[in-house]
Amino acid sequence: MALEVGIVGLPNSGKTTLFNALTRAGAEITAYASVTEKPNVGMAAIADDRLQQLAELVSARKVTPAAIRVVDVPGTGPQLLGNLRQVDAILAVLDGFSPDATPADDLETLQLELLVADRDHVERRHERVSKEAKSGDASKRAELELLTTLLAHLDAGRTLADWPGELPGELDPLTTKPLLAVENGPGGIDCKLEAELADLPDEEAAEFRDRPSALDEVVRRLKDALGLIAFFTAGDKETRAWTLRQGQTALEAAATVHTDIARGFIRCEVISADDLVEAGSHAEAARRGTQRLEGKTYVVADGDVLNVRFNV
Ligand SMILES: Nc1nc2c(ncn2[C@@H]2O[C@H](COP(=O)(O)OP(=O)(O)OP(=O)(O)O)[C@@H](O)[C@H]2O)c(=O)[nH]1
Ligand SMILES: [Mg+2]
Repeated sequence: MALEVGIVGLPNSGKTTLFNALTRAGAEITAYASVTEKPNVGMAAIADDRLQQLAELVSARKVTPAAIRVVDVPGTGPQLLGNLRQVDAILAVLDGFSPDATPADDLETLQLELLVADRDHVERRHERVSKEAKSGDASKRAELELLTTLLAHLDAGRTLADWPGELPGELDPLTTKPLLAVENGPGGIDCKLEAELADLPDEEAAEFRDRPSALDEVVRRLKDALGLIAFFTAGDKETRAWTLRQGQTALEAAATVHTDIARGFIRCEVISADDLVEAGSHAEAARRGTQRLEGKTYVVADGDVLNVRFNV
């Protein structure tokens, strides 16, 4: 399962425009968002120079970047923000293009909305659990007690993020998720231009830019905020980048590629992409001794090229 980021922003801040730029999905930009509108969902590719270098090295016929799922919900408000409880990180878009834009104030407003949405959520849950606890169920009574202290904590102006203990399961708060703010306009990223460039082939789009794509930078920052690393599989049929959480193992990497590969896992050839590109070929890398064999529990490092030996 790809990790997911949710876009939030005040009305007309450019959420859908940024969504289109990131995913090339071409979602409709409408003048007024309505509550009945469905969220837009798409995939944002993670740009990685090493992937292209590896693909050239093995003359790959297909190159597939790793991707993050992006969700764009129309408007704001507790009900709409509730759609984002399952996402892993939040991308906040701030209007920096309107003549009277105040991006810093908008960020504060948004953060306040997230706080309010979380408080509403805890309060509703408190109401529900207090009914359920009447039956005398001990675990419900314990949860009710926890929710009561949590509400008092929030009402004292604190946040769920600074709650010292463990939060009730399935609470899925918004305010504890990593948040990345993007200013849409001349002072940050021109999302409208990026959305237009997203329709062009990469080389043409690069000609319009005088510096590396700011969008790629956003996705890379998201990758860091999510605690992700990239690993590669370098085949001539397909060379591909994948993501793992920091600290995950070769076995988990294998499972990301295919459950069968994980099931039949024997050993795993590992070399860093930089070493492989530098060597110029697997044979030369083997001669230099930069390639090694690892077992299931090996903790994968960012930039590793993996070749799992497995039997089915
Ligand atoms: N000049 C300028 N206009 C922009 C920019 N980004 C978005 N817009 C315009 O602002 C309007 C709103 O953009 P959307 O992307 O629909 O904004 P949104 O946040 O998704 O809006 P809602 O979903 O309705 O809340 C559209 O007319 C866009 O063309 C920008 O960087 N510069
Ligand atoms: Mg929109």
